[in-house]
Amino acid sequence: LRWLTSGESHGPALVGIVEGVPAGVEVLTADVQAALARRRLGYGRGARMKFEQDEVRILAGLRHGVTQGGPLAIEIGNTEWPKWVDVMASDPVDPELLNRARNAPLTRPRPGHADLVGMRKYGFDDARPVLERASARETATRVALGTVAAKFLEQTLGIRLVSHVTGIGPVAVPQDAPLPTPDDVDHLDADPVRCFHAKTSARMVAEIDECHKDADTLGGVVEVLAYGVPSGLGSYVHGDRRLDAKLAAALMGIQAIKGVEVGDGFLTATRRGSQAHDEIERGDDGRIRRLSNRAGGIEGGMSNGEVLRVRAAMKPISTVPRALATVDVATGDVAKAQHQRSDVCAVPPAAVVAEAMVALTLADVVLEKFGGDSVDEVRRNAQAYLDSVPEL
Ligand code: FMN
Repeated sequence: LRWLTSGESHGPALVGIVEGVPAGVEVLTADVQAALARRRLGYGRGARMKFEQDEVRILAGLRHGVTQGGPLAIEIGNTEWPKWVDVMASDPVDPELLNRARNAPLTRPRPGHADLVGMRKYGFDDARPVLERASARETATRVALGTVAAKFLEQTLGIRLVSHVTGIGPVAVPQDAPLPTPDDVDHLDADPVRCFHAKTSARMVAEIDECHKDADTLGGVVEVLAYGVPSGLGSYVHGDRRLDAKLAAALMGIQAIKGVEVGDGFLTATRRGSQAHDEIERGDDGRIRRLSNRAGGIEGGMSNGEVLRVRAAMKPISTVPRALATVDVATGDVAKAQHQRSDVCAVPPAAVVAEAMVALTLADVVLEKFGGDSVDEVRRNAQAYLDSVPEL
């Protein structure tokens, strides 16, 4: 599977292309729209989410609701585009039109954002082109492509994903809290912070309110679970074929993600071996199973048949309303960072983005292991493998 995204935050549209999706996956424009709507949810999101709608158009690869085997191209239009036509025009525009506030050069880079290094690296004297592409609006395209990957996973192997928020700032879900399943998605969507633990959810909302009052921002931790993943995806034979390595790269590739854990992750490093690993037993049905799932469903770089569980830590949003100290790169003077419209906390949408990245990664390793040009062929290939290891 190969995929690419293109587009700027205030450009006319974002475009995502995914190549390698077999023929026969059933997916609708409405499915992509629903996934994008979930990315827009979340307490602590600013005004931008309310007035910017996602206009989805599937341009290629899909016919009558079924993938055709060719690359899928998905366009997500920006309804705010009329306001940005001049500032973001692809062809040169009359300089008179550009003497407007919206186009004033942004020369006070925000600490924690791509502004400063991006300007230096690409030779801009304005942060506009940097923030346009560094912005996490691009993640809408990943969610769109991830929707196709998730449909593929469900329709070939019955793999289903769910994402939730386990921490916002210092507020975290208790270690022993029950995990959501894919059947809990509606419940999670209805929660203001996409948290499965009601008491913690209320504390998270209070934390966001406090932070908002202080004109500050918050990060947090998201978790993605994949149910129904067969054992044997990924490999131990080379580092870059490890499923955990691929998932870590996919999650770290999301803007503002600073850490990834597989299973109990960093907590495992504090435990003794006897308390860290998942003992194996043979169940009454003759199948091999685990007494626990601390490993998060991956051993030796391969899925082991247990629920896949990965977490990603997001840093607080770097556009801090109580603007941080910076330097005006046009004058060299001490300054306060430029302010762009921004959220207090984007952890709930980051969970939806992380889910999309896990879906794309799993679709890739499923195709690597089983191959196939159609949904039926992938199913047949997978079934032949599963039949060869009945005890798993
Ligand atoms: N940063 C902002 O300054 N304002 C935002 O509104 C904002 N929203 C985000 C929404 C999502 C879903 C994600 C994943 C990130 C968001 N960010 C936002 C984070 C920036 O994109 C990020 O801070 C920037 O890319 C620099 O982080 P980096 O050092 O990881 O690249």
